[in-house]
Amino acid sequence: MNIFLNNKYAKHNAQGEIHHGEIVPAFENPSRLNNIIACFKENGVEEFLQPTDHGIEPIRKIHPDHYVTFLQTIWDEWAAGGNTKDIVPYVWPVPGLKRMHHDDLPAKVGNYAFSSDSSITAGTWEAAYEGVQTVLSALDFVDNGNRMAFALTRPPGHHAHAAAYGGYCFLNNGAIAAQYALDKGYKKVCILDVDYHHGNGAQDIFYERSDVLTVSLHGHPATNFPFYLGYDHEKGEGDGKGFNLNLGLADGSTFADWENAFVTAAEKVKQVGADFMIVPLGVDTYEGDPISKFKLKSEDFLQMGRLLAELGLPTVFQMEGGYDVGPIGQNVYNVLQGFEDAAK
Ligand code: SP5
Ligand code: ZN
Repeated sequence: MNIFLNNKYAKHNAQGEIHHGEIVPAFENPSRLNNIIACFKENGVEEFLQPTDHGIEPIRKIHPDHYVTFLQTIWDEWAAGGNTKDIVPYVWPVPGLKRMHHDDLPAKVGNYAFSSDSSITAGTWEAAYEGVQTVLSALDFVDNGNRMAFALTRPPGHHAHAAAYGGYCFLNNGAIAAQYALDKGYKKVCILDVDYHHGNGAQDIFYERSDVLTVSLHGHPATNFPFYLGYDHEKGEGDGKGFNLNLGLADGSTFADWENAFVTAAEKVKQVGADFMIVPLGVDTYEGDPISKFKLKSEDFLQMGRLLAELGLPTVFQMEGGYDVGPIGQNVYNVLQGFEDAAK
């Protein structure tokens, strides 16, 4: 099944997050991947492939140096001040305050965070960096003639902007991979985001470019995180006009609704002539997900995989969300199994 595993996935381990005004265990936690790994083994997956190091350069092509440096150094700075608990932003330069460079730690954190759900911990950078390497290694594998590979990693990436973290995401794995594919010679890369939440990071990063098509099927931002992006009228600008497609679906949507939207997504992918596909794969569309509102069932993920395979493109899947940790493994496995069945 060609699964590359980020062996450092447990190094990012937030102590909690605020949910409905209460501090609860972090939804995005290492047990998610523990369960996926265990489930894959039960399904006969014997070996997980190891990432190789591609260095910092592919990251710098998407994220500016000052942001990378912030992520690399902020924990040490925090710890040097005697702190041992997670870093949580609490002040933001919204309009009316002055947006400015700031060196004091809380202000600096507020300059880079767009939401309060994404604690930075001692191992956040290490896990996120290794996650990028995992996705790039999966991409090499597909470039070498394999139809598909899956990068099993956390923290997720699709909410990360060029210089902002949030939504449990720090480095935009999918965007970094898209640029890496272009650098390998692919001409038109499609990011087809099937996580429950809008892929705001990649949309923003490639909004004025025509070499990366960004498509996202998601819970409508009128009632879902990230709220401030992901509307259907956002279609790209300048050279990128027509190269962003948002398909926001109503709360309570079923797989029939999702499949209907997928038809539109597939038409777009074919119309622009994509030659490589990256799928930010979140299974938080599942009916039991604790923070999402779609009604997909486990068997629907098989069909999701088949539909993705029918696009006929070399495909890299990379793990995004999914917070119902019991069925998470089976749901992810089903997507890959459906893909492999249809790709035969
Ligand atoms: C990668 C990914 O799936 N990120 C999702 C980030 C969502 N974070 C906000 C979670 C807010 C949870 N509390 C709101 C209650 C919703 N019913
Ligand atoms: Zn999500």
